[in-house]
Amino acid sequence: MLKDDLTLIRNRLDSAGTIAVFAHIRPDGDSVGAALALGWALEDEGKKVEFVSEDPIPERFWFLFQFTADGKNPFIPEPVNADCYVVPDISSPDRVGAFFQNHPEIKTDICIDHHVSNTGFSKLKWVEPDTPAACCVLADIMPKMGFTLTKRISSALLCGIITDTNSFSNSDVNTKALRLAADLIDNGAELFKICRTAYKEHSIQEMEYWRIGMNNMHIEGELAWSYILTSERKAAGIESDEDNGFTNYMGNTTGIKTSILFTETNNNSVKISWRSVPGYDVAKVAVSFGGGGHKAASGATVNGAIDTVIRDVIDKTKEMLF
Ligand SMILES: [Mn+2]
Repeated sequence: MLKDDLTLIRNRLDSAGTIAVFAHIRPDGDSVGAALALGWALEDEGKKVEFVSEDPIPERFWFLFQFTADGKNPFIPEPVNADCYVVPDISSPDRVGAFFQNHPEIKTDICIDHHVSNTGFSKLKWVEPDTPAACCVLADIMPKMGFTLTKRISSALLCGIITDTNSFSNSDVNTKALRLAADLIDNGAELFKICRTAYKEHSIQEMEYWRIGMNNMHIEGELAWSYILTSERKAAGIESDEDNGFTNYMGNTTGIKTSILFTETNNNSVKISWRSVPGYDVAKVAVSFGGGGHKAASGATVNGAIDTVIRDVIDKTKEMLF
């Protein structure tokens, strides 16, 4: 059972002293939005909150920090005084990074998520695998738990919904998600500004990154794939191994059912991103490589030389999906 009573979740939050709310590693808009929204709602009720992110928050989401008390980034790499551990948009504890591995005595108290691969690991949980964003889940259940969706909370939630749904264009977007988003806009969230800042804008470095991805691209029937070497990434002025939207871009090619991007990381492993159209479940392929995600968008990180990893992953993807 992946849904506990919301009253139990609310009571656990009420009884906590200091609550740690985590973003996941390589935080995306849904993760940042969900952590901020939940944390701010708790702060509004006078709770002490620690916003935790092992990885840095990408610059495109910094505009949300205008809503913090001091206008600064509230995220810290590890919890300090927490007695309640909340993990939104997280399908397994390792998705927050090393913290729960380094502290096996600490278990997550509350998980609110939308990943089909969620293992049900948390003491209390509310998982809706058919909902397009964790921020959609929160926009729905936070008022039911008695939280008020203020302008800043609505902005954070809309940021998560826009980015995780590719601006309401993914196959899992439903009218409920649109209605929840409309309510958030009624509460003061600025649709255009959030779309432009968190979703559409890209840097010149990202354009350079796309140029490399295009050069390395291969089309094999209905599969498009490419790779980015560490040396190429650094030459383009990009330090991170994020996919910068390039996997989606390949996946939007006419006739392509699945796209894969292989990114060489700084520690001799390869980060793999899959995207697919309905009918091609890339989550099961990602899970077979120790990763996870959604039917239409998944990821994994595999140790090994990039050419070997590319071959293994492409063979497996074809075997499982085509
Ligand atoms: Mn998400």
